Amino acid sequence: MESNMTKEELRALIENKLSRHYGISIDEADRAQMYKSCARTILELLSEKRTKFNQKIKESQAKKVYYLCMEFLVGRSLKNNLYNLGLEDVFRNVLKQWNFDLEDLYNEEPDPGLGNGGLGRLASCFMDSLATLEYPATGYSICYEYGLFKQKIVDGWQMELPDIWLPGGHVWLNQRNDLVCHVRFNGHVEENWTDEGLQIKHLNYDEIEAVPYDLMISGLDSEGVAILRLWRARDLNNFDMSSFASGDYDRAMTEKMNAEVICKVLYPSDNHFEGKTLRLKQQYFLVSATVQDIIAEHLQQYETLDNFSEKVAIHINDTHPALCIPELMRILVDDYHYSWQRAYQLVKKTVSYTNHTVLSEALEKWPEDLIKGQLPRIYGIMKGLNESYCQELWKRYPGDWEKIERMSIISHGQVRMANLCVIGSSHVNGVSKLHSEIIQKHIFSDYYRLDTKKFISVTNGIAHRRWLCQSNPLLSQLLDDCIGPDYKKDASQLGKFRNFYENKEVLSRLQAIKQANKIRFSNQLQQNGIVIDPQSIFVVQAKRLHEYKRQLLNVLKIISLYLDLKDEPNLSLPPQTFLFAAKAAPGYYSAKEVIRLIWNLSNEIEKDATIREKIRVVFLENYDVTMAEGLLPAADVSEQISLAGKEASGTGNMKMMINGALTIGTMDGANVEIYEAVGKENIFIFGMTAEEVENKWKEGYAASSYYHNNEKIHRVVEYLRHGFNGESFESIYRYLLVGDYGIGDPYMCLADFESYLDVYKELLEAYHAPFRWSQKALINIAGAERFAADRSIQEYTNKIWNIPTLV
Ligand code: 8GP
Repeated sequence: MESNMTKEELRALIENKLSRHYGISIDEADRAQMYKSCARTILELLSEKRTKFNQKIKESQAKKVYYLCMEFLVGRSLKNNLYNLGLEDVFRNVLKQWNFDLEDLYNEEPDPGLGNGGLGRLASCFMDSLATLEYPATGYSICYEYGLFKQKIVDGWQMELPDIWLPGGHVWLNQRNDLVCHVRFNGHVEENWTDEGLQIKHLNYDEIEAVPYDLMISGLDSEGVAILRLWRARDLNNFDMSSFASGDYDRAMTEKMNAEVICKVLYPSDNHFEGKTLRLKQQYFLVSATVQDIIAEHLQQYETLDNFSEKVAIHINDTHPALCIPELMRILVDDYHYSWQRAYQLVKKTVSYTNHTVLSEALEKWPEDLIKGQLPRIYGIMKGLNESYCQELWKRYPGDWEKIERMSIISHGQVRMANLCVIGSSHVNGVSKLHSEIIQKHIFSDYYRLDTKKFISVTNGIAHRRWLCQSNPLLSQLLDDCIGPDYKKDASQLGKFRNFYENKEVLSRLQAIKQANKIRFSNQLQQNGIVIDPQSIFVVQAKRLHEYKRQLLNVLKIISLYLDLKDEPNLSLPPQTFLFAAKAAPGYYSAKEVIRLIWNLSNEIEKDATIREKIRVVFLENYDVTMAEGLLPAADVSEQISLAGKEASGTGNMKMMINGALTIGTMDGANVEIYEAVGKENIFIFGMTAEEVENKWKEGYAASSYYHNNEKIHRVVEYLRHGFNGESFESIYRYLLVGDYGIGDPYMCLADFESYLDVYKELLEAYHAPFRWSQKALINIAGAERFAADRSIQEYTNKIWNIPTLV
């Protein structure tokens, strides 16, 4: 909804910021000053809204949601807030009068990379929904000084550069010195029996200050404003005054730096656990500060913790914030003298947990000694929890040591965070139907049998306001014209778009919009010297680079097409542009090798003037939220080709679908539900199902049998083996055929290759019929109704957090 702010009012607000912060008038302002003044104007409006919203929450005594996550991939704030506040037009007009272009100001804002990929972006989409749906919600994370690295490709090899986002991003953060708290590490624990019972003291600890910075997120056309509270470490005390006084400034600063290093940088691995001490410190720093903050807020309102679980829902997004379970126990038992049993009950009722991956290398297992040394009191509590849980299990399964060992928190010198989460939570959920089934059947099967009701499924969703309305204004306008604007707040309305299935005018507008988005994106690329043909089909695979996501399978397909064209240059193929965008974790060698492969294939194809007219490969450097906002609306085809059973859900699949791209994919993660939503005519499914993959493992898998028995596979693999563009790809060849265990690539690219190629050919055929293609696109847009984050959040509030639905 449009805001009713007038141009004059807005002008006065911005002028005031320019004068207050820079002592200048409008004619003197440069772009950066203008951007910051606009941001400050929004902040002022949001603060007013927030104050009113807080008041309302307080009066209603509503239950509050606290969403803990080590990552929030927020994306830029200016555009999002202007859109949600209905202020885009008035800002645009006022700025135009002053010769500023709003789009230029958007580009002044850095894209804060405070997350790796799917998990962190999901958390941010949820904040958008929580604000729009007017739930009282706070997200908690770390204010990393360096976000996810900037990617640079040098001769095909990924290089990582620091992401320095604070200079332009800081303006959105409000430092809350009134809420500073203290987090303790190291030291030792002393236990003494006194008349009042067991007294526990944590001694000789190192203490660090946690300083919160708040980022406000506006809802659309709602009173809600969500807060993302980001903690920074500050060490005021650890300043060695005697070294300083004697002129040894280096030494005086060293300890301080050691403490503050905690929030310097985001760990850049996605779906992979790195057992580093600093990471453990980050995790405890986040949860300790957060739990203290939640408790302080609760006590301020209610003066007791007895009703804690009725008024507070703490959600842990993956296991990374799992230490909030023992931390909450610690505060309840040590500081507020609750009995162990009562504290445990409160914790279990308050906390819930989402699992985001079944990959074993991503499951967090910390060495027991590390936790014992860094966090001695937390370690003691985890041991206590483990012992009481094992005793319970013993009663239930007397003598079944094997099962009890499997289900325990601590075993063989390791602390298993997923087990801690399941044991300490009221609910555990997977992020798509298939993934939820898999966690129930496999990784959490023992717990599932014990307490079936604890496990539920909440399929992921996306902030359709950002990913459709803001990033694809043309499509949003078409939807407004066809079904009215209500879908912006109620995505289920998108389903009504199906009524236009036979409407030629709508279908041709749909086609024209896709074309316009492709031109818009091509122009953006051209500014960086990359030329692509907007008339070609845009086939997009944009996601983190990971073996299980199988970018390599896509490359094998392209090589196959390329070899076909080399054999037969006149082959009738529609022009295709294969767009890859992906960051690899810096230490992930095989992922970086795949980037090198894509880059060289791109160069090799470019050498051939006739072939490059038909197929072109582009590796887009430094994929981030901002790039996604341009790229995804331009996609014709969405590649979702993970090995079935491995991708927990995927959300890029939903973002491209809602923008009218057609999916080519396996029956994995949320693809299964996309298939259900659009029907088999409107999606291109190939490959083994999760069950077939399981059976294949049981039968015995050998990549070499495909290589020897399938002509097409043999040809492509041989091409790789011989290398091209002056480079060798021996390592990839060996990866595919031999792998670590002599059976070939564990993600079975070759097993799915033939059916992938067949289905891709069907897709190209389908593209030949533009009218039918647009109908398919329309069904995808309409079918995206169920993939909105608003729907996910309603499920969380109803099924997990137990917060009444707001109507
Ligand atoms: C991702 C899943 O891989 C993806 O399928 C899903 O859509 C997304 O989470 C949101 O649910 N998982 C992660 O990003 C992940 O596990 N990251 C942690 C290692 C940081």
